Amino acid sequence: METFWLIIGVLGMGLATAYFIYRGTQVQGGQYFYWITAAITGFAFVSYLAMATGAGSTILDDGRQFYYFRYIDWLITTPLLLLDLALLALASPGRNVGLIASLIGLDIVMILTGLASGSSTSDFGATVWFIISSVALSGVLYLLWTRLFAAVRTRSQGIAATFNRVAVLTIVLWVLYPIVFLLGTEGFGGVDQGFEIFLFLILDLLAKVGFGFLLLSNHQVIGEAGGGGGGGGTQTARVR
Ligand code: RET
Repeated sequence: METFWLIIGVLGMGLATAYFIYRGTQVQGGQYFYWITAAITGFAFVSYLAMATGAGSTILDDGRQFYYFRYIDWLITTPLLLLDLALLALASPGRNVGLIASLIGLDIVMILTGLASGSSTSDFGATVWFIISSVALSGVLYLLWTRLFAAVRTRSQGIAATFNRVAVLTIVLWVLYPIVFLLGTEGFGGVDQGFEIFLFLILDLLAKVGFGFLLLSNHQVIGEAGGGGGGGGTQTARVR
């Protein structure tokens, strides 16, 4: 069953990547949103392929099979998801490099300390790393909720509506990741490995493919956000 879910992941991520690339070649303006989104599902495709072929996991000293390739995927794809959100919300991303770097920096800390928690064979280590990772997640979501939601208010209604939809989806789904982690073999083992893989698959599909469809559903908005119109000349303020 585990391999079956992983193969569904390979197919889902592969098809979504092909679709986002195709759409990107068909539109004018804001193409980079399509390329970033295709890169997100493209990396996940590689990660699921690795896990499905038995390449992305290892057996830990305590006998658990640990899928470390997930964390390599998340290390690359979660910063790209945040980049999509920041580029949509910020009229002048170039003037808010500090904010983008803080979001991505906290996110990288979250994934690396999450990797430490998941692969730790002592309860103490797993708990301490989990707490640090959760604090970093709180920081990411706090910045998203305060800075990016505030920034998008200076943009057009269409951009704000699209941003609100993808950002709320992101906040809800990202909070569910540590819950699945705690339920699964890295946490209290309430669910077996097959079911854990299934739950992470659903989350990954929603957080990457669902996110991509919602983000790119209205090309007019993406074209405008990408500088294809909507004259943002006066919207160059730095967000604080
Ligand atoms: C872990 C465990 C330790 C505590 C926390 C976690 C958070 C993980 C998150 C992952 C998000 C992944 C996404 C992937 C693909 O789209 C590492 C599970 C807080 C938030 C969005």
